[in-house]
Amino acid sequence: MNPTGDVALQQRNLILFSVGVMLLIIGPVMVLTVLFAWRYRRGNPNKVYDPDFDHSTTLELVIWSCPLLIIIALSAVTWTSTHLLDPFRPLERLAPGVPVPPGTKPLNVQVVALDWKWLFIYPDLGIATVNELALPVNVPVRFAITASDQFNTFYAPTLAGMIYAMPTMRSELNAVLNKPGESWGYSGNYTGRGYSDMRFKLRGVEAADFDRWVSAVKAEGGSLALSNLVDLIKPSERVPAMRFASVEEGLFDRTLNRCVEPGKPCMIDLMRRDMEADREPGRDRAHPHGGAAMRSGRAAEPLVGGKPKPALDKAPEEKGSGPNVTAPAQSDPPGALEPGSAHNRDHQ
Ligand SMILES: [Cu+2]
Repeated sequence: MNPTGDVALQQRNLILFSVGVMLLIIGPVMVLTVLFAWRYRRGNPNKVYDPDFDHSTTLELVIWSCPLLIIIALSAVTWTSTHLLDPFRPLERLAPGVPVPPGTKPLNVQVVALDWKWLFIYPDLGIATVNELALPVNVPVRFAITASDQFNTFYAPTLAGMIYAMPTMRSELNAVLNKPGESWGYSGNYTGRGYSDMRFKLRGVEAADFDRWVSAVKAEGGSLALSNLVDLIKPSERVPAMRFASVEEGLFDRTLNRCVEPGKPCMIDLMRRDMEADREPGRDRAHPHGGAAMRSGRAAEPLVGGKPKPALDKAPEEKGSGPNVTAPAQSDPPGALEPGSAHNRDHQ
């Protein structure tokens, strides 16, 4: 409720307006409850008893028109603000009454929710940071957001609302900071042990200071490449801010397509291959997982190091030989072969 960005400001005003409109009903109801109890108490000296009362047009009008008007007002506001504050929609204004100057290029920032830290890649600047997000004030920022492994939520309350960060999905947020200053951004989705410390410093800086910050990051050395991204992705907690002077290209897309580990095929390639298999002549498109599809699936080239062939797509002679057959994890529970083993005792 303490915004430093225009999107968060509009969201706050929306919340205040909705609460205000709803209080128009809630307030009088609370007051009338007490008033009715007092006025119709047994000991009221000037009470009127009217057992034949059954209809009042005035009362009906009030009862029906007030909620109707409120619902109309709320739905109009919901409709317009849902479209105006659509996170995918490019910004039209920097602040109330300040339109985005024509020709302004937004700053691109790629956000990856890792376990349990935030990775920010500035593709236009060739730098990256962990748990530190610096943004120049009054410059529109376009975030592309994904997650490495767990469903998460990118939440920088002073900047904008919560945006989901989902593995294999790319969500977007267009926002702007208007005031310099520091605040915190959080993970808005419970993701396990390191969740509560998964936060980042959000730093709003003037344009000149931002250039200085970028040079400082570039001077600090350290580079982020596929090889150390693999290590960075591994779960870790309470990660201090990190800075990378250079970033290998395409890391965001590799995370998005879940092919950071060496030798792992990218999802986009697997999907392209599946689509090409779909287009093969003789494939029954209306019923893709039956009939002719099985024959074409069987004929498709196996992808090296790739997706194992699904069991239904296999010829009888191929069954039981694929890489998707796993050995049982454990043949016997511990102690099963040793009758006197401590494993067989109850734990105190
Ligand atoms: Cu079917």
